[in-house]
Amino acid sequence: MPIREINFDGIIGPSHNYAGLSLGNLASARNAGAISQPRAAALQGLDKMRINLALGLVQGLFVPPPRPATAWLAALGTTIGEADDALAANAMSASSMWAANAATVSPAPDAADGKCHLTVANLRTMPHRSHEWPAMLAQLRLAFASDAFAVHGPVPSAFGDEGAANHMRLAPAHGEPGVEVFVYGVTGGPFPARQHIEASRAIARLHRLDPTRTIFAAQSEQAIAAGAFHNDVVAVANGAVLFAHEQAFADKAPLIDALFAAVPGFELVEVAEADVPLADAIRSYLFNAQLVTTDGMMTLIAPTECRDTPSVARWIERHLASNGAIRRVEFVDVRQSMANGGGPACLRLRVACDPATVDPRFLVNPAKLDRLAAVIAHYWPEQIAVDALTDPALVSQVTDARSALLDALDLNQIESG
Ligand code: SUG
Repeated sequence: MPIREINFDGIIGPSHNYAGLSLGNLASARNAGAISQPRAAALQGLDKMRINLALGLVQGLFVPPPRPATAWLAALGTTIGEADDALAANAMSASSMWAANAATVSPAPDAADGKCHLTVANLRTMPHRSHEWPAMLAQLRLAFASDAFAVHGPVPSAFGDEGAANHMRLAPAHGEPGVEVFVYGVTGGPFPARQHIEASRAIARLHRLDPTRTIFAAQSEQAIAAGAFHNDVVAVANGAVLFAHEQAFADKAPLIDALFAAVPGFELVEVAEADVPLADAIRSYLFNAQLVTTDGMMTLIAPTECRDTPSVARWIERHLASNGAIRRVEFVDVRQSMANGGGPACLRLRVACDPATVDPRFLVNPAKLDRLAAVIAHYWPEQIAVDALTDPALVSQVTDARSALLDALDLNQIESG
């Protein structure tokens, strides 16, 4: 089978909550202390997967790691019953749902050894995300156990790495050699720059990429300071198209020149600040959309917040009317995730590979999604208030819910974390 794009969405875990843990993520700060709805959140995530399937895409999933993160708490000399509120919230986070941060992926046609490479992200900048990688690595090793893949551990934690959220690939087709763009941050003003260039360079070497087809580009400080804590909040690529905000990059001209030189048919779809101010782009997550090609046509799978933000709605309408590169826009409701700063693109890790080489337990069809929806409807808490995160009844409900999900997927053998 030829190489296809597979979107692996992180199932939204039963402990999904709004503890306001991510400095620089404006939605997370805005909603700190709000009551979350884990069951509705996870069902929204499944519905997004159904939209992908209906468009003809191959769809996969990742399961949430164990919560509370007992191994991490133990390394800190405590337990969920004894930890202070801040540590407990860090240990109960459901942030692994944002699978775009799980790993960086280089498809086989880009690598000198002809394998599809994945490097699990160390996510070292935010404490609540820094303990995601061991369980994610275990899962990647299972899902991509075939020798078509090379799965790497995290780069050393001296260098922050946030995975595919800061990585774009442009290629005429998924199965052809592409140009990989690694976007890093230098400074974010008051906010941390989470992706370090040393981490990006290490990944490019580990993935055996051709240096002449690998580009490193800095994110603009302005974008990070405005709340673009990951590049995928202000830019997304698909095929030969880069869809980006005018202020996404620190030094745009050399990046665009390099893409015109290296990518046949390269097209830049740029949104001007005058049309969509950075603040609107970040609030609506226009760029945190899945940009996909099906039936030879490019579709943007965007959050409903784009429809509700006047400048963005106007831009979309004008672009569609102009017969631009994006021919169709599908809106998805992932409001529970959006309220923590995670849009449709955050929720998925793109892996271009032959689906036959992936462990089928990580792939879904509509019937499997129906079965998972029943498990979620039965086991996932309806609501979580942040001050109840250490409630023993909630802790055991969260643990039982995950076990029921793993049973339904025949994945009980994953336990690391
Ligand atoms: O790392 N939010 C995530 C959102 C990640 C979005 N991913 C991409 N852009 N690809 C983050 O900031 C919420 C934290 C909390 O629970 O308050 C959080 O971790």
